[in-house]
Amino acid sequence: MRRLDLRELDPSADEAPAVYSAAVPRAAVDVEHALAAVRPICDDVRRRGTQAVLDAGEKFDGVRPEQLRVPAAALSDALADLAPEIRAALEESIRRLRQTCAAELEQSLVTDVAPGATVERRIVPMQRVGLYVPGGLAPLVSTVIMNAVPAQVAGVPGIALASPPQSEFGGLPHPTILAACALLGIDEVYAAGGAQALAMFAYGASSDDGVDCRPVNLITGPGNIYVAAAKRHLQGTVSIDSEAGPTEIAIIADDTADPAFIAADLISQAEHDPMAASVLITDSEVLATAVEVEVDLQVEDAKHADRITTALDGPQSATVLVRDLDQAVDVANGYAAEHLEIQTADAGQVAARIVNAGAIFVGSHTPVSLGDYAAGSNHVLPTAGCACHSSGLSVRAFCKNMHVVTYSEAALREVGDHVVTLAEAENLPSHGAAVSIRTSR
Ligand code: HSO
Ligand code: ZN
Repeated sequence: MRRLDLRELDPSADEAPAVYSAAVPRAAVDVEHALAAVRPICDDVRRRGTQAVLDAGEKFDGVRPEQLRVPAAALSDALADLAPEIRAALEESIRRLRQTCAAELEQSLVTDVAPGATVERRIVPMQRVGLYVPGGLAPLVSTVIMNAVPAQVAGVPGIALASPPQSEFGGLPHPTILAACALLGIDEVYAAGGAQALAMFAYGASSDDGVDCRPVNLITGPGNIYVAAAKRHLQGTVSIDSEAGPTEIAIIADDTADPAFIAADLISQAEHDPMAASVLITDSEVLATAVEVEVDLQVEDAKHADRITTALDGPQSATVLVRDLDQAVDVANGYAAEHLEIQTADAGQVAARIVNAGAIFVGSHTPVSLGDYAAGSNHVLPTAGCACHSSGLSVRAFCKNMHVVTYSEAALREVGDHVVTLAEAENLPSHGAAVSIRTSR
């Protein structure tokens, strides 16, 4: 990992976010370029439906699924074949996330604005959502849980899930992903990946036999650059959660931190992707050196040493030296990491000053991997600095707020003149007339 010495930088509070976000570089991900590849795939799915999705599977995933919709028997067989310890781990992960989601579900509430005048904020679930679970370098079975549980707790009645067909498994998605679907009671599963899967969700897909997949209102879930490009292209036709980029971990640590823990955590997220970013922010040169030594030692034994090394040696990863923890907080807020760990003497206090991060992991015994699988938090989080304006996936993403307004005649009379005045001020007198026709009787 390269070192970046920011100790001399001392921007004003106003300048700090822009200065630090520019000082800690990110992987260059050119979604615009991928858009050119993705547009014709989406257009083809819109025109030719199911056949286009299957053709694209054959071309990009190397296998043509026998059918787009995964048969019910394949789901139940996958669950029956699931190793008991994986089932137990999935069940515990589901149980914890369900608790968080249930607690976070917003309640409908009624405000009495005046006598006889109420405004209700009614929370209603999206009616139909499409969850995307990538195949890629690893079968992300935990991602099934992270997408499906909030949708289920929100009360979404129609949940569909797509994951790429695998040649190894006869054109079905990975069996552990199918087993997780069965465990969660999700029976509408499609063997479709990449842009074609997202286009299928956005436009729906039919064949000569009829409708194979109906369109959804919202698509969620991570994916590679083509999935991100497809989301950008399809936004508007359908709502999306966010465009996920390569994963990121930043760690704020002081000289009380354990270098072996930090090295393990930096390596853990680098394992995802050669483009993944691992960033250590510390005020201790001694710790920085100890972590670098530990990283070298631990990478040697890592199963995916190649991609880990590429990620850690890439320009997007660094050890960042800062003057003190105040500057560390500013750097972290400017960088707005997907995952931010705090491993300092007073981790809770440092965490309280963070305003930009996808999720924060506080203290030496809260590694990001815990959150990836079984903390009860969600691992679908904003990347690429989007944590400045976006949140991780939660029940909120699967709900809408609807105002339900109810006024009595007396309540309308009380405020009617104000409405008429404002309507006239906007030169929209017919707006006012819709009130006065009632109040003048
Ligand atoms: N760290 C990834 C999620 C994940 N990790 C899935 C393991 N499996 C992005 O938050
Ligand atoms: Zn991970």
